[in-house]
Amino acid sequence: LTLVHDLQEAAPQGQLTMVYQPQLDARTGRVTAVEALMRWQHPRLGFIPPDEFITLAEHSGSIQRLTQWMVDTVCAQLRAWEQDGCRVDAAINLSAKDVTDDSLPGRLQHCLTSHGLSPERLRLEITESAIMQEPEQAACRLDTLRQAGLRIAVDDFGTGYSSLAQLKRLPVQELKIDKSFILKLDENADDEIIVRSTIELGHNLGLEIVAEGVETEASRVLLTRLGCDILQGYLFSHPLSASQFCAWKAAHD
Ligand code: G
Ligand code: G
Ligand code: G
Ligand code: MN
Ligand code: NA
Repeated sequence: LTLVHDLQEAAPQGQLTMVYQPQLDARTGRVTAVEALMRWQHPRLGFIPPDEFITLAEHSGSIQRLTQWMVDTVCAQLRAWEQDGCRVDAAINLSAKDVTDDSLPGRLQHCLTSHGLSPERLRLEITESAIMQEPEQAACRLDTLRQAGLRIAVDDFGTGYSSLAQLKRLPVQELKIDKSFILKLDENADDEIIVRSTIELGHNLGLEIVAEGVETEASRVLLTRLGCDILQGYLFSHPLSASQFCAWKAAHD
């Protein structure tokens, strides 16, 4: 319970930060976007993993404020980078509660507008399980967001239960193959079959395919050969602070 209280105070107390992991175009190797990931440094308990505090925020009713802080921070960062000659798009993670929140589309649009950003600069990463908790309501909310010009990605694809039929009905543009299929891709023939089929399926539905968890050069080469569009993983970079990312991109490009 005291952790619930601490979490509510985390943003105002300056204990939250965002880190940014590069996403590269598989063919050109250029950095096109970053995934924004939240970090909480608790004053006594130290680093608390996002899986844990996001779940806590969802159950204790503070997720809306946490997501608002995250969206504000990321939009301000995109703008600040742009002024430093470092232009990228950002992918942000939404929880199941965010997806069914009626006020989210309006709040996202307001934040984009107030930072002078066009809506396609933000991609929303939403897990299959978050969408499938309330599929009808989620589909409706995603339609609104899509019509507002934001891009939508299905995160952790392959680990949930979404059927092909459901996928076809959702207004998504991107599939992000879960890292459990990518980490051992270069040594596991089953993973290669799964990844190959997912890329084919996704492309046939007109979707862009992202692979996360790319750790080896062999996996990078294989994914590129299989036609994967975007790559993310420790091979290129760990998640970085805002200033580290800017320097990393300058060296990379
Ligand atoms: O950064 P990585 O280590 O450890 O992230 C673990 C999980 O936490 C990921 O599945 C990611 O989607 C989730 N996560 C990270 N940052 C955020 C955030 O800002 N909002 C939400 N809802 N989830 C996040
Ligand atoms: O939202 P999502 O679950 O997709 O968050 C991505 C998670 O994957 C984050 O926790 C991030 O730190 C982690 N990650 C990113 N690249 C790699 C990688 O190459 N290997 C591993 N093991 N984890 C990664
Ligand atoms: O420092 P860290 O462990 O986060 O780096 C992860 C990997 O990212 C390193 O193994 C390195 O290969 C890669 N990396 C770091 N900086 C650059 C860079 O400026 N350009 C490229 N292409 N790769 C980098
Ligand atoms: Mn994600
Ligand atoms: Na993921």
